[in-house]
Order: sequence, then structure tokens, then C-alpha cells
Amino acid sequence: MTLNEYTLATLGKLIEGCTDRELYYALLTMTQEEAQKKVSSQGKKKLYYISAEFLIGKLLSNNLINLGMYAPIREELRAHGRDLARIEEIEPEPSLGNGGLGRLAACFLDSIATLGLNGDGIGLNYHLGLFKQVFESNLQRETANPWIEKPSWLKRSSKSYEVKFGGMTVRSCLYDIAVTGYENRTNQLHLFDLDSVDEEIVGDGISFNKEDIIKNLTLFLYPDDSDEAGHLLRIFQQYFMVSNGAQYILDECIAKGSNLHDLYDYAVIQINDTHPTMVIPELIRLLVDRGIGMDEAIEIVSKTCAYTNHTILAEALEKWPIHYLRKVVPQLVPIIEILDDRIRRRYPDEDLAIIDRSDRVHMAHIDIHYGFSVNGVAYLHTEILKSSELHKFYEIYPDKFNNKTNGITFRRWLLSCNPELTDWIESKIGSGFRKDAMELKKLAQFVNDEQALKELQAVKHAKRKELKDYLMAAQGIEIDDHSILDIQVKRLHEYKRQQMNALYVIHKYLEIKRGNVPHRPITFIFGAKAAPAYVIAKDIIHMILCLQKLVNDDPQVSRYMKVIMVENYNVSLAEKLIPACDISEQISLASKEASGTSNMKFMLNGAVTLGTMDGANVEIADLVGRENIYIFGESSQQVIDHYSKGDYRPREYYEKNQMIREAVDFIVGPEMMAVGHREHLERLYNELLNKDWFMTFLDFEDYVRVKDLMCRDFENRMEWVKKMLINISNAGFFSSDRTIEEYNRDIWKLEN
Ligand code: 26V
Repeated sequence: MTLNEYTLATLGKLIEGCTDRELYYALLTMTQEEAQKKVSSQGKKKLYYISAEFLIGKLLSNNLINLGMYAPIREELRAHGRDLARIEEIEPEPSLGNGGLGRLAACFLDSIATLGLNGDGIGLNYHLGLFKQVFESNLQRETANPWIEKPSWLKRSSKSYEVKFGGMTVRSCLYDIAVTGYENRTNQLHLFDLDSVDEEIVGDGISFNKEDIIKNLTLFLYPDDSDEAGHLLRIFQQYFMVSNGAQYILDECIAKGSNLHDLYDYAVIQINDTHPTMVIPELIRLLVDRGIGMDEAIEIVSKTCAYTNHTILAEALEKWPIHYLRKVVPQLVPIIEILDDRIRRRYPDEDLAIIDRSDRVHMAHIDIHYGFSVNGVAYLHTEILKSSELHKFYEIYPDKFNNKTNGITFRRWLLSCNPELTDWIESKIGSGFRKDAMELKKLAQFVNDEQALKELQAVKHAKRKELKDYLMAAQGIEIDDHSILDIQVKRLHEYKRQQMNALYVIHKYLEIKRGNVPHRPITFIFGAKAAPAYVIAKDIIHMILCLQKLVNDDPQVSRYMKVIMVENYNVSLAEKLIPACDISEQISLASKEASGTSNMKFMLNGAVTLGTMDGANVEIADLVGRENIYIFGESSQQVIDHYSKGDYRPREYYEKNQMIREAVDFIVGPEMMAVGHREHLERLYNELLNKDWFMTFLDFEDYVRVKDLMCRDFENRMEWVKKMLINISNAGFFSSDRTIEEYNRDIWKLEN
């Protein structure tokens, strides 16, 4: 059916008579109907990817691409004088994730369906998402981010379960979102919810009564957890997710013929970080309730659950005080005690225990002892888990540990966000890369083909121009479209070291003031949300926003550089920024970034990486060779040694190094004070000088050296475009289709 026939049948008018919004809704329902035709129940065993986050992004164009409808719909609209890009703008973006972990889950769902595997997602339907970031007075303020409208991608299901908490029982409802595979089957993302949740209880910003669980349970993702009520609410959310998930899984398996003793032949559960860990004791509880003995129940569940670790940061590893669990989920506490007791009997080492001496429950330890697989998300990360963070666990369970280097879906991060590059690639190597990303390797044959390189350069330039127009319209900032676009977009965290990038901005500013002007202008783009209670992260945002004002308003400096911090960085913005980028900033303190996934997206779109030997940067460097990536800074082993010796003292770097000193002093100098707030700037200054837990100064000098080198190399235009080409041609390894094939081969073992 054409869109014209569809609007006529459903709205009684032709395309010409419809508003953009009507066309968006028509396309939404038309796509849903098309997706429904590809729902398949094939496969006895099913994967359940359970995750507190699914950062799915807008769905319209992705679904159109996956269903093979994109080109015909775009052409049909064009023939009627309408623009698909404008219609796409109408779709609200759900913010159901923080960053990499949630986006990974979304990429994985796409690849699971694309490979024709039987696998669904299970999560929560947060009505107001994470939060929307607004800038006021150069500070981040959080507001609600409502995204659910009618019609929407959510389809209410008839499923509903009872969930018992300490002192109350609720009844859930369920919404499903169709997950379309690229020219393949449709799976489902199941998002549980509660009808009584009430958006009206949100007051100023994102404040609400954290104790009113009936009304707040699925309002926000990760509400501010700076106090006890916030922690308890997170446990309520986590248990609500896993209890519904477990009941759903058992229902489906029984319907397919499982007697529950053979649950693992029907289901495999991938636990995405520790947020869903309570699914393990919950399943054990449900099996025991249904007459299975405790020993056997534990064994069945252990053969069903697999765990992915996404970080080694101690502060991010969940450890819930047992008295919190007693309050929220008293029924799980005896089971967790049994699980702990069994481990303590077998392994007296306190470090392996589930409940520690301070009565905190180590969620990751439950997963490792009572799951059958533990995986890290990049080669280096898994090696660090095995050799240090989880070494003792590795010694007792060497066979459980495995690596699954992350990946990204090329449907969204190439086909959809960069059709110009996609067309160019197709003109060179045919269309096979659309299904088999490793075919991108064929591009390497063009590395000395000047004509091809010029075309590639022109594609990048067109995307840069597109971004320029967008930034002008959205932020009112004009960038030079011949400038170098240097981009760092990711959650704000000290270990990712946005502050180091900002210090480089200060350094450049001072250089320009001294008359050392760069050969070509450079545009520094930042995008990042900070957790609402993460004080220093918000101070770093403040510093960047002050620099934006200072630099862009200074006529002497702004000819040579611009600073832009985009507001409310999200998937849609990423889709605009990444194709235009020249320098991809991946500058985490080595050993701290488990993988990173934006590094892969930038590489695929022909940006060159400036990075430390951290996370998947290590694998990028291996693939492209050292001539095609810019590496700086100390190694993960050196950093790990600094931590164990406790020998990093930021003040020593400050005193020894004039460049560091002048950049850091600038934070509290008169120019910054004139545009910023003393309290924030001084706090940041003191933090850097006296603590700097993530070692900003350690690598600063080397960072400046390599970044300057990169800007010089950019001038050798054809050599630079060669680097772009080599990056693109080696990006195939980072397709999430490859990652998912590995998960399936080693862990899930589903048939397809
Ligand atoms: C969470 C928190 C929460 C509280 C305070 C500080 C903090 C710091 C880090 C985290 C991260 C939690 C897990 C996570 O999101 N990991 C990310 O997972 C991505 C997908 O595997 C990976 O690419 C990123 O490197 C990793 O940081």
C-alpha cells in the first residue's frame, strides 16, 4: 500500500491535505502494521535481554529502513512536495537511558532481530525518561522529559502481573515496542509499567515525593539517588522490573512446554549490568514456590542466567545495604542469605562473599557465583577484570569469563544517519556491506585513488555544512565550515576527562591571545548530561559554558576558535554530530572506560580518533594501525600502578608545568569570574589541584602535543582523507551483528 492510499483509507485525505504531524502518525501506524507481519515465534529457546535502560532513539526512520520502506516512502513524499526529514523532527525522543550501556542494549535488540534470533528485551516504561537538560545562567538544570503521546510506538499488551513489595502489592501493566530487524523478523521490547503512576506529582524541575511509590515508580530513570529515599526507589524499580520479567519468562516457557526443570532449554537471560541482578533470587523464589527444591532451583537458575559487566569503577558497582532489601523485598532476603551461606562454606575468603561484613549485598557477586557466564565489553576491559578487579573470581571460575567487544548497529549509525556516505560506499564497493559489515574492507583498495578520496572529502564537507546550518538554527552559533570539528559527546564523568579537553580550550585561547594563532580555525563541540547529584560534573559543565561565552564573544579569538556545548545531548543529536566530525575525542583515563561505543560510531563515519589506550580504542588502534589513530597518555598498567602506590599528586604537576598552571589558574581568573559563578569555579579549581582522582594533569602535556600534531596533520588534506578511509574500511568489526553472533555462539546458543 502506498502512503497516499493509507492516508486516504485512514484519514480520508491525500498526502497533500495532511499536516506533517498527521503524516508522522500515519507513517507510525503504517510501519507498526508492517512490522507486525514479521512477528515470528520460531525457536524453542529464547533470549531475554533484561536491562534498566534501552536508549532506543527515534524509531521512524530506523523502522522504515529495516522494513525496506525508507526509499519508497521518501520518494513518494517528495513527489507530493513533502520532506521526510521534517516529518522525522516531529517524533519525540524517548530518553530511556543514560548513555553507552542503554544505547548498547538498543543496538543489540536491532542486531538480534536482524540476525533472525528469537530474543526480546525486558525493561521499564519510564514516563519522563532520564531528564531533559536545560542551560540557565551557564548551569545545568534538569526538567522532565515526557515522550509518550498518542499514538506512540508503545502498544498496550493484555499481560499483567502482581508484584509484592514489603507492605504493599501492585499490579503491573505492559507495553510492547516492536523491534524490527533489517530485512528480517520482528521481536519485542517489553516495558513494564504501573497504571497509577502520576506525572502530576512532579513539582519544580524533577522534584517529587520519593516515598509515594504507587505514583512515582516508573516516572523517571535513575532518580536522584543522593539520599536514602532515592536508593529505596531504585530498589523498588529494579525489583518491579525483574519480578515482572521473571513471571513473564516462566509464563512463556510453560506455554511452550517447559516443566520448569528444563527452564534453561527454553530461556536464557542476559543480565545487563547489575541493575537486574535480583532476577536470580526472584526466579529461585518462584521455582521453589512451584514445588521445586532449593538445590535444584538454584541449579536451574544458574544455568539460565548470564551477566555482563560494564564498568570497573568501584563507586558504580551496586552494593545494597541488606536493611534496604529487607524493607522493599523481604521475600528475597532469606534466599540471598542462603546464596551467601553456600559461598561462605565453599570459599572462606571474605572478598568472594555476597553479603559483606557491613551487611551490604554485592550484586555483581550474586551474578558471578550464580550465573553461567561473565563477560566484559572490550578486550582490555575483560583482561582487567580477569587480572585485577575480579581476579579471585576468575581463579575459581576461569571458564565463566569471556569477552564480547561491544558493537553498534550500522543501520542507525551509518545507513540512517549518513545516507550520503552510505551511497558513496555503495558506489565504490556495491551493497554487500549493508548485510555484511566486514565488506567495508573492500574500500581499502581506494586508498591511493585521488578521485575517490576527493569524493569522500566532499561527503564529509556536506555533513559539516548540514551541521553548521543546524547549529545556527538551534543554538544561534555560527561555525566556520572549513574549521576542524573536534567533538566530545558522552555522559559527563571525571574519568572521561571532559575537563582535560576544556583545559586545552583554555590553552588555545591563551595562545591566540599571545598571537600564536592556529593555521585553521577549530570548533570544539561538547555534549554531556551530568547526574543531577554529581556536583563536580556540573561544575565542569559550568566551566565549559563559561568558556563558550568567553571565547565566542571575543572577536579577536572567535575568528580562530569556537566552543559549543549542545544542550540536552541525545541520540538524535549524536546522529547529526557524528557524521560531521573530524577529531573524535576518546580521552578517558586508561583502564577506566570499559569500552566506549561512540569511538566506533565516529570511526565508521570517517572521524579520526584522538585517544588513550583505553576500552575499545585499543582494538581500533590494532585495526587501523598507529598511523591512523592518535594515541597519547599513560597506559592502563601505569595508571593502575599509580593507584596502588598512591603516588599521583596533582599539585606537583601544577607546580612543575607552566602550561598546566596557567590553564588551571584561568579557571578562577578575572575573565571566567566575569561570566561565571565563583562558588562553582573555585570548587572545581580546588578539586583539580588537591584531588583530581582521575588524573587530568597526568596526561595533559602529551594530550596537547598530540592534539596539536593532529591539527597540523589535518592540513595535509589527502593524507588525512586516507586516514578517514582506513578508519571506515576497518569499522566492520564493530558492527553489533558481529557482537551478537559471538554472544549467541558462546553464551545463548539459540537456533536461527
Ligand atoms: C555508573 C555510575 C553510577 C554512579 C556513579 C558513577 C558511575 C560511573 C559509571 C557508571 C557506569 C555504569 C555502567 C556503564 O554505563 N558502563 C558503560 O557501558 C558501555 C557499554 O558497555 C561502555 O561502552 C562504557 O565504556 C561504560 O562506561
